[in-house]
Amino acid sequence: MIKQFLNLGKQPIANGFLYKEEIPNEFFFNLKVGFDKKTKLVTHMEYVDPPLMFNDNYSYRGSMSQTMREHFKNLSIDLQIYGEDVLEIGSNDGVFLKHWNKKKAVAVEPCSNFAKETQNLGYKTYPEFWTTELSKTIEKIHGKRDIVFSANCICHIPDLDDTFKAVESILKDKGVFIFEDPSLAGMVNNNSYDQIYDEHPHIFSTIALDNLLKRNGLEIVKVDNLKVHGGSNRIYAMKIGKGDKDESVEQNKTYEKILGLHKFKTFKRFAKRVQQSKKDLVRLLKQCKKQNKKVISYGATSKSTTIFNYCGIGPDLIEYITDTTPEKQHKLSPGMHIPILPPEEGFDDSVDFAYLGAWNFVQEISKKESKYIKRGGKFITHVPVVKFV
Ligand code: JHZ
Repeated sequence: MIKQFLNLGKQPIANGFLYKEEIPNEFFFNLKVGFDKKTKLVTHMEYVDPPLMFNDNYSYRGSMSQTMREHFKNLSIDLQIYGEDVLEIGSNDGVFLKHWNKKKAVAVEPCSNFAKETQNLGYKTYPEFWTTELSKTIEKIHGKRDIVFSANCICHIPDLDDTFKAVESILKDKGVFIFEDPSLAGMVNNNSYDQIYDEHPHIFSTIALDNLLKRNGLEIVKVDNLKVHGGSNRIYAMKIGKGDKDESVEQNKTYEKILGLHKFKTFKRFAKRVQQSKKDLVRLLKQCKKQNKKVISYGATSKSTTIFNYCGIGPDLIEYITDTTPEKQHKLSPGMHIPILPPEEGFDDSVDFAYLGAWNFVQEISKKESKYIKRGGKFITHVPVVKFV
């Protein structure tokens, strides 16, 4: 049984950046989050239909930060020990895939604009959603896999049982399923409720994943705790009984129990902190406005779609957003319709404060924008509490 603990109100498609004339047809849904008492999974009360989010118009590029480009390059080198027959679920713009052998790696990417990109890079890419049926087709044509890899994608899939069964069946006997997503521990510790949006129907704990993987023939053999995206976990899973268990598995489960991630009441408390965060952020932005400060936002993230819509923050409080992604520029932000500009057009000397939509890249951005900081410019964040940084 899933019990609701948080209501983030009416929300649009988080990456649904749009033009003015598209506003009348904009899609909204009620974003409510619950806790599954049986599996301990944190999950939406209702899921958005995947083709509404992942289609030929998808705008998030994994390669837009140096942090993530280096992350996937280094990881690709480390993972070569498991073999070359790799399958990536959700290859996006090829930020991970491009480090692998073109003859052996296979990709699945339902956003056809990005599927074309990795296909053009020379990788066989299936422009479809990951399902048991597709897994069987790929196995027939390319054979079983040493590695099934997925970054920031498994938590996007509503039906986890079908997903895990499909992975289990395509893995070689000693094959490894490696996937990373933002962690529930990171979200609770940072009060980063903006990790919750349409594309993230689940936020994973190791405890919940272990329950879900086990009922589909897989078990966790190792967990890496990562700093990226505000705290992520990289999970290594194998067919049950086929691999040695690293001590990181029990360590993570124990740590999550200390945080109370297996208990509903932890999330009731989290919901209270979310409400407080909203009040604090709106208060701070209103104060800035009163003092005639120019406030913009840095990074048109999926995360900031949740923040702006939940807090009711529009162009009256945030004049515009700057973002380096060509697909987002000169459009409006989902729901609150804040204009998006390339940094060259908007991140100039007139800016007093910038809300950090991309707070997860604070180090990279602070380094890049040292001139702004030197002249007294400040960033605003809500992580872990609302403050200037
Ligand atoms: P970023 C996405 O979430 C969506 P988002 C997705 N659902 C997911 O799971 C997570 O990633 C992991 C821009 N930027 O990575 C680029 C600058 O403008 O935090 C991006 O648009 N200047 C798949 O959207 C955005 O900020 C910069 O200097 O919350 C960052 O988006 C840098 C570093 C980034 O993910």
